[in-house]
Amino acid sequence: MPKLHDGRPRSAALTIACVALMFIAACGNGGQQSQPATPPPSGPAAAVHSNSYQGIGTVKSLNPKAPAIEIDHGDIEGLMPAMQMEFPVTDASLLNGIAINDRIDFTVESGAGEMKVTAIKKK
Ligand SMILES: [Cu+2]
Repeated sequence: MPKLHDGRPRSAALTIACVALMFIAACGNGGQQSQPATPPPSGPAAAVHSNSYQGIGTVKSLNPKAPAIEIDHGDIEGLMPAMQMEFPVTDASLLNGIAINDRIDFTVESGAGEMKVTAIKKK
């Protein structure tokens, strides 16, 4: 059921604006290009900035021990074309309630040379 046009448009809009601002604030600080030239530290701690992408796909396998999930996913705009692949997940609990062949919406965070699924929602 679409939620955009029913219920509480005012508070929903405020919530979305708030979340968007938080994302911009969180993301913007790391990625500012107009900052004075502070030499970035090298090593794994350097690339704290990460980008978040939304994907849709079908679950192909679950590996709670890794933890990881294999997804046959569609195009993830700005990240990769459609393919079947395994993603590490931030926490095995994300796999709770998810079964093979489920259609899912998922969030991928990409940064510091690695990708991780940070959220999974069954469709
Ligand atoms: Cu992929």
